Amino acid sequence: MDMNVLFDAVIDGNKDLVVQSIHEALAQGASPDAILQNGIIRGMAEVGRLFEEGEYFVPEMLVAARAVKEGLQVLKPYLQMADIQPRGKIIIGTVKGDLHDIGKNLVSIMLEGAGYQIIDLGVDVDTDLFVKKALEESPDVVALSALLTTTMMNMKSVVGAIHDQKSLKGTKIIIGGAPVNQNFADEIGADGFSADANQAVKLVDRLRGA
Ligand code: B1M
Repeated sequence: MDMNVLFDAVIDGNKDLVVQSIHEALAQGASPDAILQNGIIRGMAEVGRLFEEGEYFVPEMLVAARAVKEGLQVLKPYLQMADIQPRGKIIIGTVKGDLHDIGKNLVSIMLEGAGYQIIDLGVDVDTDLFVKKALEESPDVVALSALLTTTMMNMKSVVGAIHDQKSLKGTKIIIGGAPVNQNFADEIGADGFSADANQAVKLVDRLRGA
């Protein structure tokens, strides 16, 4: 199935067409993963390129993001498996100063679909809130997302603050987002890095010994 209609609809920020073309692709038997990778993620990468080249500005990025959010709601049940018992608890959020949440939401969807209980703290999450929630919930994993080179350092402060808590010694911390990598994870003392939402599930499984 040709994903270019969806790809173009994402770039145009055409919410209705995004939703419609996802429904159509599913009806024609396209796999949810192909829709995600070849339509949505490819479309957002192009939006980023247009922004970098000065053809798009923040409002265009915002309408594209809103259209993708609606589309992900349609795709969500197809990306997830049904009837799975919780396999562990995960607190997730985008770090302080950072408002990007599409990648984080995708990671949440995939982890939830793999049977993990997700507590999503949203975007622009202060280090203190990560620690407060972790102390309240005793999660198996704290998952941090950042999309900006200016906010990725806030991950270091969360890792340090969680490590300072004796009662959270067993809690693993994972990071992800475009500007971060395995080296950065090692540097700040995180337990793992993943480049995308599918890898995040594999990483958490591995850290949980599954
Ligand atoms: Co922003 N933005 N943005 N933006 N934005 C980027 C990130 C940018 C690369 C664009 C560019 O210049 N090419 C650039 C960052 C440059 C840098 O720091 N190096 C940028 C900028 C500069 C900005 C502003 C500063 C612009 C301005 O105001 N002048 C501003 C900052 C606001 C803030 O956060 N304080 C800003 C604002 C925005 C919008 C609000 C308009 C909107 C976000 C809306 C929203 O998220 N609700 C937006 C968007 C849409 C983008 C781009 C175009 C798309 C991001 C996206 O959703 N990608 C982006 C360009 C790009 O990425 N090509 C850009 C799709 C998503 C599926 O991918 O988020 O990478 P991604 O997530 C992936 C992986 O990274 C990974 O898995 C996901 C799925 O596979 N992953 C994890 C992510 N988190 C993970 C966590 C994990 C594991 C994996 O474990 C915990």
